[in-house]
This record gives sequence, C-alpha cells and structure tokens, in this order.
Amino acid sequence: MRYTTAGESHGRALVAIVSDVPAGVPIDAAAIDRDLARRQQGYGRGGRMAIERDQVQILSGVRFGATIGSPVALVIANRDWDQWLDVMAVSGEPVDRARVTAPRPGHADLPGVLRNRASDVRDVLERASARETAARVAAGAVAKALLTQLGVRVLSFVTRIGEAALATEPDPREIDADAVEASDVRCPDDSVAEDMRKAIDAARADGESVGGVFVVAALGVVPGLGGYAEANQRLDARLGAAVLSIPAIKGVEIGDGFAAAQRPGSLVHDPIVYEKGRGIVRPTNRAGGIEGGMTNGEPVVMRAAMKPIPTLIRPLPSVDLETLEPVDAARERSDVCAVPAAAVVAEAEVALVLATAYQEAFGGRCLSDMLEALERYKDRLPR
Ligand code: EPS
Repeated sequence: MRYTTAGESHGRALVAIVSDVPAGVPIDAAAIDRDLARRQQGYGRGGRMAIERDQVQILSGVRFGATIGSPVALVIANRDWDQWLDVMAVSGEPVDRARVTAPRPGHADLPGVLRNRASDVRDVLERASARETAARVAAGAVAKALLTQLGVRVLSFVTRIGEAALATEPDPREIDADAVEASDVRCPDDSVAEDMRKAIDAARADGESVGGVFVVAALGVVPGLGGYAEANQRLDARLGAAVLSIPAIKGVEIGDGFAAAQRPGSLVHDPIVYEKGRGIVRPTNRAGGIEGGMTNGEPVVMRAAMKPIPTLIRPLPSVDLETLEPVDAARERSDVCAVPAAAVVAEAEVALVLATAYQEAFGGRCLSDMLEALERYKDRLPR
C-alpha cells in the first residue's frame, strides 16, 4: 500500500491517493471522517480548527462499500479556501496580501525558500503546513480498514505535554480507549490531563507553544512481519521513518528505546516462554514488539517526541529575506499545542506501514486471499 498527498493549507482541497489497496476491504466514509475529526480535536488547537469540518469525499477505488483493487482517491475540502482565493489563485498576478518574507525559526520556511529560489515564504509554508496531515489521516484510515479485518488495532495516547507527564507509561493493552478518546489531550489519567491543559494555558498566556510525547501502538499483530535480511525490510526502520515524517516529530523510540542503553542486557531483552494453549509468549515487552527488524507477536509500541510548533505569538529573531535586515519572525495563526493531533496522524502512518507489511507476508490483491493465508500462517505457529 502506498500513498501520496497533494494540496496546500489554504488551497481548494487536500488530496490523498492510496495505491495497491487489496480488493474487498470494507470502506466506510463515516469511519474516515471519525479519524479526521479526531485529528482536528485537542486542547490547544488554533483558530483554523474552528473553521474546518474535515470530511472525506471518496472519488475512486470503492464500490458499494468496498475497495475494488484500484487506487483510492480521497479529497478533503478546505473550508477556509474562500478567504484565500486571491492569495492562492492558480492564475493571474501575485498579490501582496499575506506575503511572507521573515522565515520562522524551526519551520520549513528558510531552507524551503533557499532550496526553491522562492521570493515569498508562502510558496513553501502553504505545503509545509501540518494541514497536509489531514490527507495522511484519510489515507491511514484505508489502511486501518484493512488492519481491522486482519485483527489489528492501532491506538495512541499522550504521555507528556511540556512538563506535565504520566509518572509511568501504561501498557497499551490495558489502556482505557474510551477515556483516551474522551480526553481533549488524549491522556488516560484525568489529573495529569488537567496538568497538561494547564501547561497549554501557560504557554498560550506567554505567547509560547508547547510540545510533548505520545505513544502509538498496534495490538493483535502476528510475529514475523518485516524482515531481517535486507535493510529496507526492517520494520523498525520503516515505522521510525513513517513517524519521523510527521511535521515537528524530532525523536522516535521503539519499546524501551533510549532507556535500554543504560541497562544490562538481561534487563533489556524479553524472555521467551512457552505456555500450552497460548503458544510462545513474552512476559515483558521491552522490545516494543520488534526484534531483528520483525514483529515478534507482542504489541508494537512506539513513542514519539514532538517539538513545540515553530509559529510563535512572541516571535524569535529572523531576517527579512528582501532587505537582510533583522526582523521578528512571521506570525501566523497557529496552534499552541498539537501533540494530541500528531498522535492521531502517527496512528495513520503506523497503520500504512503495518498494512503494507501484511500485504508482503500474505498477498496483497484481495482481502479473502489475505485472510486465508493469514489463517494458514497462524495455524502453523506453535500453540
Ligand atoms: C493545521 C492547519 C493550519 C495550522 C497548523 C495545522 O492552519 P492555518 O495555517 O490556517 O492556521 O493551524 O499548522 C501549523 C501549526 C504549522 O506550523 O504548520 C491543521 O489542519 O492541522
């Protein structure tokens, strides 16, 4: 399964095309819309989210509620486009309104204009905007629809916003999914969630932004997905790249991640135990479900660090690209915190990688062939 997206933040619409989708996967536009709405939510989101009501339009690849093996094209209209018709016009003379010449430190602005020889930072920021992640979430919802049929669930929760953090990270198998969905910071613990909201309020009051950490996990994954024999098969690398491709994600860990570096091997690796009836199990999951570039049958557990969003109400120093004089960086309407939204985007990225890995292992043309191959595989695993 591959996806590509197109669309600018204030253009007419965002587009995603998902290719190599097996035939026969039930697709419900309402389920895609639910994920789009989950991405829009979160305490600390900015004014744009009050304007948009992201909803998917399925243009191709789905007939009578199921995929037909052709590319799935998805469109999400930008309601805000109406306010930007002159700025984002496809033809005609450039307009000065909303022109940006003071790049924001931390954003794509400066390297983007240097690379493209652009004179207006807007040429870069319109596409570098995290608005694009709405299209990824729609694409990921197609992957999730396949994974649901294969018995896999992808979930996420937030463990830290600024200084406010869970003291211990819960096991994703034990997480109260309803509590996470009900929380506007995607945090399963109410009192920590309150601290997180206070951290966001404090950042807003200071003209600051604030980052955080989230967990993204996949439950019900069979062992042996991915591969150890070639670099490009290794699932840890593929999952890591997918999550790092989300704007503002600066670090990714799998399982114990960096903490494993300070402990002896016997306290890092997960013992292998056989239990009659259950098969080969692992009493611990420090590996985060990945060994040797492959799933090991335990939940896949990843953690990602999101930096604070670079658009600041009290901006950092920058340089005007026309005069090369010192100026304040551009102020754009923005979010104070988008960590809960990024966690939902990471679900989509992880789902796309895992769906592809399932297709590699069990055939990718039609769902029923995949299910048969998957059952044969499960039957031959030790029980
Ligand atoms: C976003 C839409 C954007 C930003 C945000 C993410 O809308 P606008 O630019 O109209 O405010 O709110 O993007 C950023 C913060 C960024 O730095 O790229 C969205 O739909 O998620």
